[in-house]
Amino acid sequence: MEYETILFDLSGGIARLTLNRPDRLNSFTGHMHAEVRDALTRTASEGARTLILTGAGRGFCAGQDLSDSAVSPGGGDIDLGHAVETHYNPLIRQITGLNMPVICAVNGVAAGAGANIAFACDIVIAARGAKFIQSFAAIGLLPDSGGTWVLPRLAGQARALGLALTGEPLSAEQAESWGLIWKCVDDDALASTVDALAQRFAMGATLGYAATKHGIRGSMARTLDQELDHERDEMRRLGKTNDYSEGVQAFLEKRKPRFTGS
Ligand code: T3D
Repeated sequence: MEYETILFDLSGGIARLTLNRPDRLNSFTGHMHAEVRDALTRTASEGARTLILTGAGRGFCAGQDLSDSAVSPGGGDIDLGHAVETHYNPLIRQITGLNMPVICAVNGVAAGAGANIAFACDIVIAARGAKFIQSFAAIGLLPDSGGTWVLPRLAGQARALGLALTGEPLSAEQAESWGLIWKCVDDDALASTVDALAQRFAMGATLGYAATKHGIRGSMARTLDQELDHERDEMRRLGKTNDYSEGVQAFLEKRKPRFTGS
């Protein structure tokens, strides 16, 4: 598939997906959803060990393209639920379901679904000049793309409600201090910080990362007793991997491990 609205590259175990409609702050059309879906499917199937998601130009993503005729109000039989079910929900499921760490490099404003797509990623690193906006209240909607689920879990109910009901921008620094993102870095350090982390993940123990990611995400729905059982089962499985053998061997031989993700 030739892409028109995204850039996609996969090399050295690192997949890099750049939303590329900078004149519209990388807001989503149906076409862009289809291209992102295709790129994420390739990320899962073509040997990537980590994914970087970012935006081209001065913004990360302004959510839904409000000028897209598919979601124009006043058309009579408009069904935003269909758009959510067809595009945004599968996107969030695809990102969170990937068996590898997903790094979001928030290079600028992340608004509406754009903010919540970022919060769905495993590690969010934002440029100091970036901001997060739950724009939904301004157009009579509620946070989608998992926003009503993730915001109270990351920031607590009071802050989740404040962000969602006021739609006030949250600076990258504030997002870091509230625990919504992993790190805020100087604008000119974003690319190098993200690249260094991606390199580390691409060389790391991929199966262990995947188990860690899914374990922590899934723990929200489990009791401590269930989680302890889950950890036991996953340790049993991971203990049989090449990466575990290599990790222990490398430690004992006082050398760097050479993980293969197997
Ligand atoms: O509808 C469904 O399918 C259901 C799902 C909904 C999910 C959602 O995401 S709903 C929320 C949609 N997003 C928004 O409401 C955000 C709208 N954008 C803004 O509020 C502002 O653009 C920002 C706060 C993000 C940034 O402001 P600023 O001043 O830095 O930039 P700007 O001048 O507003 O935007 C630059 C250009 O991008 C501008 O075009 P122009 O005037 O240069 O030709 C602007 O119209 C365009 N743009 C920005 N966001 C969108 C957009 N065009 C279409 N859709 C957008 N979402």
